[in-house]
Amino acid sequence: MDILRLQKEAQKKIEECRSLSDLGQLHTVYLGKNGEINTLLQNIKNLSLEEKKTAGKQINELKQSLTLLLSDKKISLTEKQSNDTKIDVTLPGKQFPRGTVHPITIAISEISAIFEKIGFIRMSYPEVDYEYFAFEALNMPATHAARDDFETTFLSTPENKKFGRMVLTPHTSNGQVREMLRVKNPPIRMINIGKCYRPNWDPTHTPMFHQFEGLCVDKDITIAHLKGTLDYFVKEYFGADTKIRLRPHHFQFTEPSFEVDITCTACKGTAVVNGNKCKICKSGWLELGGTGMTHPNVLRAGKIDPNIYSGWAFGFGIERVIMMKYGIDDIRNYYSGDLRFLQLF
Ligand code: FA5
Repeated sequence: MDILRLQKEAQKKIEECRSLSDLGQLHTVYLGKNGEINTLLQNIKNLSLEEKKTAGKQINELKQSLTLLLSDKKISLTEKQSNDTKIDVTLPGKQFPRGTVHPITIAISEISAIFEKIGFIRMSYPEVDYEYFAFEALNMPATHAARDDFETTFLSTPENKKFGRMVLTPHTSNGQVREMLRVKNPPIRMINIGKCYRPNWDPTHTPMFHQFEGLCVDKDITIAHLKGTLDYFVKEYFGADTKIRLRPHHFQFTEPSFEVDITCTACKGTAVVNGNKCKICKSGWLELGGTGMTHPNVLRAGKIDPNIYSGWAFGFGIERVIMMKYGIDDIRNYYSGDLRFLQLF
């Protein structure tokens, strides 16, 4: 029996052991019921009395030393394992960036709510539409010079015999005649919000932008209703002290036509800020957008008799009203993806 050899071998294996499960196996091999130590003890009976004495002592010492080695190793492996997987519960949690609703989306829901309160219904009409609805039906024949006012993007899809080519709508007015044809019999009170496209890119123009278009058609509708509705809108959206004015203008689809101005949100219509000329408006007024009484030809295109019904419409830019409300000086901020800007809302 080479007890010394066994001791050396066991010691080496325990030292080199790298996992608790391997250590468990070593325990079985040396100290288990059928392990090396018990085998040694069983074989002791074959020795002489003298040999029995020394061997018994040596085997017991070996057993004690292996028990100690195994338990020390178990402690160190357990410690190592818990260090490897240790969680520091005092560390701050991972902060995931918080998103915000885009200012255009916020404005769309605010504007919809303002008009829905006075009985307007929210509609959406095609962003890609026929020339007919974007121009002809709006009293803008193909040959008309006013058509050049909108630098329009035409699609290379086949031309429709009745409705012409397809365009990326340059304004939401394409919804006017579509809404008349849908409703058939007035009254109509529509708010149409959608994307529009014109090839511009400067501090106040983007190639894609949003408009909201109001349309009201009924018997005995006058400019007074138009002014009252616009006055209600600007007071709700910009603040109770905001005033409007209508300036004569020209649109093919309205007669008479106007540009709507509102009192400047910075100087409140005084044109003066801290004794200096207001840098935002210079005049006390800011331009909101176009409006007017619906042209009889447009009512006819919508199969509505202009001798019985009258109406009005307006079309304003969403990016523009937000800029006016908050004094934003560059429209391109909306689409720059700069979170510092977007998180202001
Ligand atoms: C129109 O688009 C008319 N359809 C409005 C209208 C509707 C008049 C109904 C009468 C009756 P205008 O081209 O002025 O009008 O555009 C209206 C508004 O859209 C502008 O005041 C501006 O705020 C916004 N807008 C126009 N082009 C751009 C652009 N490229 N980028 C951002 N906003 C724009």
